[in-house]
Formats: sequence, C-alpha cells, structure tokens
Amino acid sequence: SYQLLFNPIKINELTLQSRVIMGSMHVGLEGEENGLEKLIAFYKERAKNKVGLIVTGGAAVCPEGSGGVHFMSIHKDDDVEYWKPLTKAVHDVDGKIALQLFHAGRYAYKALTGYDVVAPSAIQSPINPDVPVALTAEQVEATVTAFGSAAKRAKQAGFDAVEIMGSEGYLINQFTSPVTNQRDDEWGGSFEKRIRFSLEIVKAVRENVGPTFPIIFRMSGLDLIESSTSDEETKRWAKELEKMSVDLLNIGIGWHESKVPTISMKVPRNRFVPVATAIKEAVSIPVIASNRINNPEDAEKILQSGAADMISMARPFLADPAILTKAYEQRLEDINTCIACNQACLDHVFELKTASCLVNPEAGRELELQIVPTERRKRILVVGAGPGGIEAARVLALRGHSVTIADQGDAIGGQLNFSRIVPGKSEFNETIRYYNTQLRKLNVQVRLKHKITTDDPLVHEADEIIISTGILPRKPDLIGIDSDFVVSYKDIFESRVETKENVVIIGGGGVACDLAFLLKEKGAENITMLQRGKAFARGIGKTTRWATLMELKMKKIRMIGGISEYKTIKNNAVSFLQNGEEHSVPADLVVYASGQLPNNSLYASLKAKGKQVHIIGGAKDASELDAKKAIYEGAIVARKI
Ligand code: FMN
Repeated sequence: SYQLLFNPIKINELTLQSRVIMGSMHVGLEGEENGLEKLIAFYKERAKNKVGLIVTGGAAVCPEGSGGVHFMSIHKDDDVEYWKPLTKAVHDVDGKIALQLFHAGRYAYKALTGYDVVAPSAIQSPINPDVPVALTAEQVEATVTAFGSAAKRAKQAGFDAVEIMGSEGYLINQFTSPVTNQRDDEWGGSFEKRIRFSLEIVKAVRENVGPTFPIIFRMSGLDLIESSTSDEETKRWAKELEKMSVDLLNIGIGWHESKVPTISMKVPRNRFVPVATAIKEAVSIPVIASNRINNPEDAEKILQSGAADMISMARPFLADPAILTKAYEQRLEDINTCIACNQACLDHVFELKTASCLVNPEAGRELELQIVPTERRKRILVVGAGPGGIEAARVLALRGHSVTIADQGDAIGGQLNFSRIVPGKSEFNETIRYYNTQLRKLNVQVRLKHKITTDDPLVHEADEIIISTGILPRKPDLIGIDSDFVVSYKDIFESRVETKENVVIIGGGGVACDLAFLLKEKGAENITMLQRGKAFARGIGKTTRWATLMELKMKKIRMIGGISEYKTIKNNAVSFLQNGEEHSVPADLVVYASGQLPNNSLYASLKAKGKQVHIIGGAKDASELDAKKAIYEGAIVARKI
C-alpha cells in the first residue's frame, strides 16, 4: 500500500495531491495545426490521473533561447491569453500545472530560431552546429529580466508554479560550469560568480510572482562532463538556491552532450536517486529525484527510505497517462510501463516531429485516437501476435468486437521476445506482461502454437481478418550461405543454435547489434560484424545509437564495414573484399542479420478467396524492423473496423 505516494505535499502555498510530478517534456504539439487543442487534450488526460503537478515542456523566455519558432514560449504578452485555456482545462479536472521557464543557450539552433545562438562564452557545443556569441554583461542582465517577466506572465496565465530550467546543459547550466563559462566579468570565473546568473534569475522570478507562488528550480545534480562542476560545488549551489527562496529542487542528470547514458533503457531503474539524496542532505527544502523511475512501487520505496521527497516521472506518463490511478487502485498489472526506448519520444523531438510513445501510440494523439465503441460487433481474427497484432486485438476488444488472435509461436509478443533477452533490454518483458494482462481481461481468445491456413475454421468464422504475421529473415545470396554452420538471427534468438567461439555476423544494423550483445553474453569469444555500408548501428535513433556504438567497442566486437564483395563462406572463415583487398575472418558460426522480407503469403491467399483482410506491420512493409510502426498500425486498423 502507498503511505507516501498519495500523501499530499505542500509546496509554498500550493498543495499537491501526490508526490509525483510529471517531468517536463517538450512534445511539439503546439507547433501543429490545432496545436493548443492537442496539447490541452494531452495534458488533461494526465492531469485527471492523480499527478501531483504537471511540468510543461520548456517555454522560451526569449526568442533566441527557444528550441525553435514552433516551441512553447512565454516571452510575448500574447502568451498570457494563449495559455489560459490550458491552465483552465487542467484545473477543471483538479490538476495542477507548472510552466517550465527555458533558455537553450548554446543548445539552440540558429536555423530554427532565426537568431544568433548565445551563451556565456563563445564555445561551441560538440553536438550543435552553431558557434555561440558570448552574451555581453548587459545582455546577461536582460536575460535575467526576461526570466522574471516570463514568470509573471506564467502566473497571469494561471499556471500554479514555475520551474526554472537550470540543468541538462542549457543556458543556466552553461553559466554554472567552468567548461562552458570562461568569462572574467562578474558572471564568470569563481564558482560564486558562475552561479550568480542562476541566483539572480531566482531573485527576479520571486520579485515578479510574489512570496507565496511556488518556484521550482531544476538544477543539475551531476553534469557528467569532464572538468565540470564538482559534487561539493553542486551542494553549495543547492544551498544558495534555497537561500534565494526556491521552494523545491528538481534534480536533473547529465547534459545532452554527456557521454554517459542517462535515460536510455540500459540505464538501470532508479539509478540516479542517490544524486538527489546527496543534495537533499544539504538542504531543508524538498528535493525531487528523476530519471528512469518507472514503477510506482519503487517510487513509494524511494519516498519511504527518505532518499527523496518527491518523484519525477516523465516518459512513464507517455506510456501510460493513468499510471498513478492504476497504482492507487492496486492494478499494477494494468500499467503500460515505459521501457525507455526513446524511439517515439526523444528521437521524434530530435527529428522535429511530435513526440508519442512506442508502447502507447495514443500519446500525443489524444484527439485522434479515441476508443469509440463499435455499432456492430464483429468476429475478428488477428493472425500473428507480434506487437502490431496484440495492439490491434486490444483495441478491437475494447471497442466491443469479438477477437481471436492466433500465433504459431508459444508466446505473444513476436520479435519483442527477441529484444527482451538482449542484455539491458529486459524492460520489453513489461510490454509483453501488459498485453498478456489486457488480452486476458478483455476476453480475447489467444491461440498459441496455432498456424493459420486458409481453410482453418477460425478463418471461416471471422467477419474480418488482420494479418500481422511480421517478417522472415532475408537470406543473403552468398556463396556458402547454405552451409550447416550458417544460421539466421532468428535461430539464435529462439535458442535453436548454441554459440561458438568465433562468430561472424553478416549485417550491422540494430538487430545485428542486439545479436552481438546476446552472443557475447552467451560466451562467444570473438565476434565480428560485417557489412557493405560503412556506418554501423544505422537505423537506431539518435538518442541511443552513440551508446550502442560505445558498447560495441567496449565489448570488443569487431566491426568491418565497406565490404564490396563477399567471396566465400567456408568452415572456419568468411572471406571478402574491402578496398580492393581480400580479407578473411575466422568463423565457426555465421549468423545473418541483414534485412528481412514480409511474411505475407497468407494475406494474398485470403484476399484471393474474397475474405475481408487487412495487413499491418512488417507483413506489409519489411523495409525496417519496427515495433513502433507495427503497434501504431495495429492501433489504427483496429479503429477502422
Ligand atoms: N526536460 C526538461 O527539463 N525540459 C524539456 O523541455 C524536456 N523535454 C523532453 C522531451 C522529451 C520527449 C523527453 C523524453 C524528455 C524531455 N526532458 C525535458 C527530460 C525529462 O524531463 C526527463 O528528465 C527524462 O525524460 C528522464 O526522466 P524519465 O525517465 O522519467 O523519462
């Protein structure tokens, strides 16, 4: 039971109904047509589900500090009226919402804002294209004033609090770090001078919002940047912020350019709570722990242990807006858990697309993807219980259809069952658990080890059929590929073949990387990945690809790209041409993971018989192995029947 999670907490004069904040996420809906309406629907869905406080995505306090012209802003007087419908909608469902005051500093892009990029010093970030211009002392003061005016507008617009964004390597954090702040005026140099910008901002904000309005400060608890702020300085910074009348400290972890993963699936759950604890020990105001906390029971334990006063969950509210309601009602098994894949949230944001969620395509599409009960109950057969099929089955059943799902394998989940056994990817178990629970509770008939053929009685009974049979590994056309020591990646993931000492993987994409990690864990000594292209781990999103490459190197997996021709695959060696020279790599086992073909023959034959059939996911388009697309297509097709 939850003794603390749902125990109200008072922040200055504001009482929150639970100890969980929905962490700030820029989702990009505001830039869409009817953007405000979409954003309201997105937040309302979460606000009505026991969240203590929602923090919006970063709202720019001045145009040059914004993420882009379509990002949230709070620097124009119009912004006050603009945001009123949002705060009202959240209040109408008894929610509370804070606006995040944001300035990107050198993380801004001139191409997106139309302004010169500014920073404490003219030092370019390794992950951004623009060299920033150093702010003059006058401009620094103007920026402080901008934060203050922005806070005033936020209060006028009806927000319940403001959060000052001072972590993750954005402008304020650029001021606090000696790596990015090499000024020698009153805004740089000593630690005291480097944190002055943040303290002046808090002061200006307080002057503008009055004594009782809650100010949250998101401070960097750990920069994860070489030669940056020390732990000791971080604690002193927290104390100074407290003195400046900050009401609540939210502890951010790492910068965008950090070379240590901070939010990916491979970061263990609750990994960074001790960082918040260290700061909590230095101050007497409440402290929020953040990053990779995705389970309400863990959250309760963290609170009970006194490691933090509140919990921030960001992506878990994309995966399941009702995560807290489900916890409150003791229905943990119904929670659609955030697996920290980043594939539809952060990766989308970096591609300037709106954020959604791989395991919950309804996130960010609240207006579009509602569950509308069917007017005519039909018998639907779903063939293939991979990610697309199970989502289709879930939605169809929710809408009132009678659903049977069949799969020739012995478990639902399709290739999610491959992902879940890869070292560091066990979060996929949660997705399978979620769907198992939902299909059972919704009375979906699940037929495992059941291969559907055209004359199956289930086919005859069905009014409509969804084909979600996925893909088949593509066997590359190479000399020697039919040898008995050559297998497909499926054979490895399905444990039909043991690993050997020297393994060659043909392919260098996401599946090949997963395979390499799995084989390494199973004891393969020497693993070599071969491919024609030069870039390995292609197709993996921006937020995780760099870490995958780092892990490949760390695990000493050889990567040989730019192969122009494979010569032979013979026992004990694979030989090939690279840069006009012939090379050979020892191999007791060769595994191909170089693409896939749609498994769509059943679709064609059912169509020929005149059945009403739909096809989704890899069975429809196997150009990439893509659970995100499959689940999305399952969600869409199930709303059309
Ligand atoms: N943090 C901010 O402080 N401001 C932002 O605007 C912001 N935008 C984000 C957008 C997306 C799509 C995601 C996934 C994260 C964003 N974050 C932002 C970081 C989150 O607040 C949070 O620190 C991070 O997701 C780790 O917490 P989690 O594991 O609970 O998701």
